[in-house]
Amino acid sequence: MEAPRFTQIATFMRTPLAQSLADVDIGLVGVPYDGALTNRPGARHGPREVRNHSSLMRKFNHVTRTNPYDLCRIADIGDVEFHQIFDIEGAHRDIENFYTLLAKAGVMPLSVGGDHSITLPIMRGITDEPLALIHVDAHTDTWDSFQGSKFHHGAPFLRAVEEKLIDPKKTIQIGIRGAQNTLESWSNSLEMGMRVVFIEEVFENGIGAIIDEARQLVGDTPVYLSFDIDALDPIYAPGTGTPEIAGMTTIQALSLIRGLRGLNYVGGDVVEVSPPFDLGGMTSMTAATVMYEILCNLSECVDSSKLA
Ligand SMILES: [Mn+2]
Repeated sequence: MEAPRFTQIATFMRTPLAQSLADVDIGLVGVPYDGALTNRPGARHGPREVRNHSSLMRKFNHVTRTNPYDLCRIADIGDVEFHQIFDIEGAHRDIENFYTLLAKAGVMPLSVGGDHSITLPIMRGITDEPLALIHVDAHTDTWDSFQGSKFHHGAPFLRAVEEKLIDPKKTIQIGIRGAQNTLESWSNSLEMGMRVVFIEEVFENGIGAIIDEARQLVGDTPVYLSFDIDALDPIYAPGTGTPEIAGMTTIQALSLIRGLRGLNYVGGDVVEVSPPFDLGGMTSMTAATVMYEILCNLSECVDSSKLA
């Protein structure tokens, strides 16, 4: 990381591109799949652009003084390879198979999408037990079927409950907003027992109150952090498929993630970055910074005794 940041091939965070999983604690993964989108396309181009803009990231967190690269071995492990991109369930099997290999190798994944449907097969690959979930998003993504598919990007967390991949009572959804055509997604989350934090609550009670509640809800249960970039106000992140105004600020998002240090993380993702709708790369740069902040949290969960 001492080289000028604009040089060399763009890997996530300028980490080495690993040829094997043997010496990797945290794997940075691209999931360039957007075949499950319901509206504006382009998230398949997210990983490549976030890799490019993540070249701006550096080592030490200016608040926590964490240097994730001191704590564990972090590498870019490339993209999920797809063999059936025209079939959502087939593409999801490709994703699941990739993450099953990571789990077997003891590699914790931090992924960049791709549309939000990818989180379901990621969780299928990495867990046999219901996880706690911290889900930052404008939308609950607990809709049921749409246009004949159960696996579109608005449904992953309903399916994840059905498949016992997450415990709805240990799930908190933060930043929810935007008018809907039905009450289904909000009521589905609430009926399953999820904590749904609308954006007004974030602004009225402050990030600190949300952090306290999330920490209490999750406890020491293995937890996955899924960050949809549309949680942010589109003034910070216009390059996304389903923008909703009056969203979270970037400092609220980083403070939220930092406030969630020390939980028992098993992985995380940043999804729904759509470069064709972006302006000057600002969404990809913001996503890369969110990714770095999540990386700091994950790095503190790796067993450092593994380091040589
Ligand atoms: Mn989402």
